[in-house]
Amino acid sequence: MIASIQLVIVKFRWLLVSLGLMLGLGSVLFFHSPANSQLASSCAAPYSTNWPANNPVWQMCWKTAENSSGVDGSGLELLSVSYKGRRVFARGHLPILNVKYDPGGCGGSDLSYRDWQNVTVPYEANNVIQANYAEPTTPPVTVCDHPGFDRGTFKGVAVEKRADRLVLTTQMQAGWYRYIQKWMFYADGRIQPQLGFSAVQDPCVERPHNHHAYWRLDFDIEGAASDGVDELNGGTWSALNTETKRPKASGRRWRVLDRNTNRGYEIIPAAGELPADSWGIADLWAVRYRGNELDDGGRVNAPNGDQAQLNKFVNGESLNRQDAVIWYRSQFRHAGGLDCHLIGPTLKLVGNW
Ligand SMILES: [Cu+2]
Repeated sequence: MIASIQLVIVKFRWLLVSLGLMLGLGSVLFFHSPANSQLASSCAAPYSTNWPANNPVWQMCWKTAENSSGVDGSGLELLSVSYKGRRVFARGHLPILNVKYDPGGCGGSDLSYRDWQNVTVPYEANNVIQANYAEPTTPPVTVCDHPGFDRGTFKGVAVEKRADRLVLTTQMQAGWYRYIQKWMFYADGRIQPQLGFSAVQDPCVERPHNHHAYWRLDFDIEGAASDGVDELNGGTWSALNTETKRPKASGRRWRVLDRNTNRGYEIIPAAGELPADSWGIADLWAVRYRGNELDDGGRVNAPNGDQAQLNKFVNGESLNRQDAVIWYRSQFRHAGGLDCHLIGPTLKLVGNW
């Protein structure tokens, strides 16, 4: 009798453990299901931003460059970005920056460098709230505004809550380079990830070179499930059903859609953006989400090892109703001076949000 009671107790314990596991698994599924993931976020002020103040349409979490993911960091990193209560990105960040010099330039025998996105450098911003956070009432002033020298004492993320847009800014340092990273969010849903390339004085900055930036946009349109990627050619959209890398071309755009609702985002290259040369490799990679593919692993110790190592992610996986990730490349050429312009694509809403 006692033995059988003990057996019952043991069985009951297993039942409790099983119930607990089921509840735990259920809550994981619950919080990751498209219907319920929209507003879930795990960040507190100031790392949580809502805009505008009244009836916010944008909600997001962010990390400083110092705390960003990736083997080389990934700059001002956004997490759990939602528009009007619907998830847009699980994550948006900048894991790869590299530079290639013309013959006679710097960068050793490869004429290139792989840079890093986890070291910031001070710039000017007013209304500093805490050491790494400001809410400037006038646009921050970075090295992009005065190439050649550093100025200012604020080191971190500036969040401008303007009337017409939300602008997040940071400024990073890799050697003599200064990288000014911005994310702009508009009331109509548009997003502009931007990067400005500048530098302080160094003999190398006068030698012609191309900067390459590779954003990683982990779209989760209304959740991670059932997303697809399309490409526009000659006015006609067609699906990219398998992982691929693509070049820019006249009239070409891309979009990521939730296949169930047809809401999504179009990726529009800026006018005049140059297609990748062989060193830049490609302009867009559409790949399936993998938790171990948040960066490309960094430079490799081989000829041209500073190049983006993204082609290894293109290995035949389906993009048909999957969790898709877009890598997008932009380029800026310095030849004869330190001019600085913000570059990057525009992301535009598709469908009725
Ligand atoms: Cu440059």
